[in-house]
Amino acid sequence: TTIVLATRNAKKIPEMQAILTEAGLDAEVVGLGSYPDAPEVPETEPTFAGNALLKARAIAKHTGLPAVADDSGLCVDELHGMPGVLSARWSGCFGEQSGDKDSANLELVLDQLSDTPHERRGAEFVSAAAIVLPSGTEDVVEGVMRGHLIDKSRGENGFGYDPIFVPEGETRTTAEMSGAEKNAISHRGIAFRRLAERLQELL
Ligand code: ITT
Repeated sequence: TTIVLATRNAKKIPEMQAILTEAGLDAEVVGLGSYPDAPEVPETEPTFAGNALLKARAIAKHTGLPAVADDSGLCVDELHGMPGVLSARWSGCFGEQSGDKDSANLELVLDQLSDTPHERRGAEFVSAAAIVLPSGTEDVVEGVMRGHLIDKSRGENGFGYDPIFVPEGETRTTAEMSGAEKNAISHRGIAFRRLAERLQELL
């Protein structure tokens, strides 16, 4: 079976492939790179699950194949759960349009927490993963990874807010972990493993 992962983030494809293969599912994951005409889906919903479903529905319709999409973000306690669904465009929300978006977003969160002491720097990564089959069957699952935010970037791996996020029970940031170490505990790892179970029942 071919499954289309509705993402333009190339890092999510091998992650999903590894998890499905580990779950014993004989499926090949392809990204939107293979579908240059796929529609650009605006993430207009207020929830991760809503956006994941929007993306998966549009791509299932476009390709005629089972489609999976993930919408994810960082929810910061002190910022009342923001940036949340706005994580990928957080600095843009404040009119900043500089080069590297990931580092602009991270720097902005650090700025917003500059007066917040360690004990109030709790945060969590959330991922909602949706599956939409050509038959119209739909399902959404979620994964969460709790932790806290440090005040200076550490590590070169991963992407986005990884250099300032330390998971609960860890001393390293997720940017200081290998991909496999992060997958084992990450929001998306958890969501994708739940999704693999659902796929086994559905496909
Ligand atoms: P697609 O929508 O094309 O899948 P994307 O990277 O924009 O790609 P999201 O819409 O899910 O994905 O945005 C998630 C944002 O949240 C992402 O840009 C990061 O800033 C942040 N984020 C999500 N998961 C993360 C992780 O594992 N590590 C660090 N930051 C993460």
